[in-house]
Amino acid sequence: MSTRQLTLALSKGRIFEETMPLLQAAGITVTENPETSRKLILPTNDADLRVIIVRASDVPTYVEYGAADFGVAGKDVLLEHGGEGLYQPIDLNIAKCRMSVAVPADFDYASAVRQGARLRVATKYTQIARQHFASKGVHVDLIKLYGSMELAPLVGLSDAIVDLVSTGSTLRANRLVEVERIMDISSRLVVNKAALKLKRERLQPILDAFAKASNP
Ligand code: PRT
Ligand code: MG
Repeated sequence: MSTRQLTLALSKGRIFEETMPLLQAAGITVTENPETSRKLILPTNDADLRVIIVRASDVPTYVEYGAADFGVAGKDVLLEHGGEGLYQPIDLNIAKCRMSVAVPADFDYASAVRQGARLRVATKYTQIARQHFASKGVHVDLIKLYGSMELAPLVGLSDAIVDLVSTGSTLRANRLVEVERIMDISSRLVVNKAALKLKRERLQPILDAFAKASNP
């Protein structure tokens, strides 16, 4: 493939939507809507730039192997994936949320921790959770889930969850309370290391426009 051709990996939903204004700032328009189109490769107004639609957690893999030259992924996804092989030049300040520990409203988390209880924690984010509880010296049994973590404590699968929170309404609707904020999360631009060298001329103006539009 020529050094002019670029492939950008995005996930549907909030990341796609919040990346559009940044692409716009670089003069790029995606000419098909991934929510209504079944296509996984979307054209843009630039014949040399295409967008591929992948699962949010698969973005780092496509970029690492060079199947996409660059992509947008949450800090949560990047920490779980491991950042090797990826260049992460820009915090795009989009898809913001936080990673938190939450428990049922009637569970006394603070005293359980004080008493050194062993906690069962359900999460999709096992790396982040393991690191967090280890740094606090809290013993946990991690239960890996792939979605709907909020359900786990309600049916006795776990004492606590580690999940992303933005408005807090999902927690509230399930009578859970946030007891610890682990870290703030936003989405980052990730670039394939080889592409950065071989396609710098093509990539740099887009990276510059993204940086300017996302960190004004
Ligand atoms: O949905 P899918 O399983 O395909 O993948 P995904 O959940 O990884 O993708 P997507 O598109 O839902 O999220 C992409 C990225 O958006 C994540 O990797 C985060 O970096 C970021 N982000 C920002 C969020 C949220 N806000 C968010 N609120 N990702 C998920 N949520 C979920 C959260 O897990 C919880 O279930 O929304 C619920 C809480 O929202 P509130 O508003 O009720 O607090
Ligand atoms: Mg989701």
